[in-house]
Amino acid sequence: MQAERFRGADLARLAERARRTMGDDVMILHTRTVSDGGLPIFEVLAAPSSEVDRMRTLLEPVPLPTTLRRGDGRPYVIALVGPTGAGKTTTAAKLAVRRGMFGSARLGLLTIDTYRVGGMEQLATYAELADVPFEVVYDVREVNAAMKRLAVCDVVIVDTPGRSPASAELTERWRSLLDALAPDEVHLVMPATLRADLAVEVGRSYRAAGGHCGATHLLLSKIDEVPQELGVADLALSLEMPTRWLTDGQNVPADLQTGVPRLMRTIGLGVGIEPNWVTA
Ligand SMILES: Nc1nc2c(ncn2[C@@H]2O[C@H](COP(=O)(O)OP(=O)(O)OP(=O)(O)O)[C@@H](O)[C@H]2O)c(=O)[nH]1
Ligand SMILES: [Mg+2]
Repeated sequence: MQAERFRGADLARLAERARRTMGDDVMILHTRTVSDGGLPIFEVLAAPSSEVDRMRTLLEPVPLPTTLRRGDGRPYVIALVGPTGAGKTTTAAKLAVRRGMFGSARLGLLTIDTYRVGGMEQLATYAELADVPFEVVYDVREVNAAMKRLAVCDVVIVDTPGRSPASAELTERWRSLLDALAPDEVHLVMPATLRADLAVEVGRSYRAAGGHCGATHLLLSKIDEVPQELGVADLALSLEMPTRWLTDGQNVPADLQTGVPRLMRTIGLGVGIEPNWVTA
């Protein structure tokens, strides 16, 4: 996102400078007062509105269907995939536990991660606390029975093992299980702290996974670990995938946010005039 800061004592002049620098379609994202050697001055954050539109167009996901249950009576299945330690299990818990995340839909949890010591128990605990049905699937032959038991649910969140490219066997197993589950959405959970060029590569490889495994959405995690959230919106833009949610902390279920509005906040949009006194 090509956003720039302008500072000065006169707000009208600042807006004019922003227009001259960034073009006629400039948009003021954020205005605040900062201290300049003890004197209050204005600081304006501006970006061309075409950039903001680009962000909305590229990242805004198609709204979830109003009837989540599929035509054949099966729940709507949302799988979380991604590198080890990205935050998949925590995010699955947040999605399943947070009330009203999917309107009045009944949530279920399913994990195919039977490798991670403690991961399953962690999810089972959240499921029990929130009274959410929970299934563990070890083998492709168990998928149908597990989904039948989850037939009372409208939405099922699927947690998967972190995929390491070094483990071909794990990848094969992961693929066949996901194929059998046939998720409606596959969210790539990726730490926002990942180097941008690596993130683009990771995004490409997860999207390219064939069958039902290919990532359909980006879910940036740990944006709270990025200093001042700088570059988070750019990272999302460079991956060019719709972003339904992102996470900004370890608290379950509070630190789960709606994607594009939260990304807009990382660039100051939606904050409005902040009359507070900030040291420049
Ligand atoms: N700061 C921060 N930490 C997070 C966030 N989401 C998850 N974590 C932490 O990241 C660590 C790993 O989270 P998990 O949910 O276990 O990650 P995972 O992707 O399931 O890991 P594997 O199953 O090992 O691949 C835990 O300590 C989480 O509390 C977040 O948004 N912000
Ligand atoms: Mg996990």
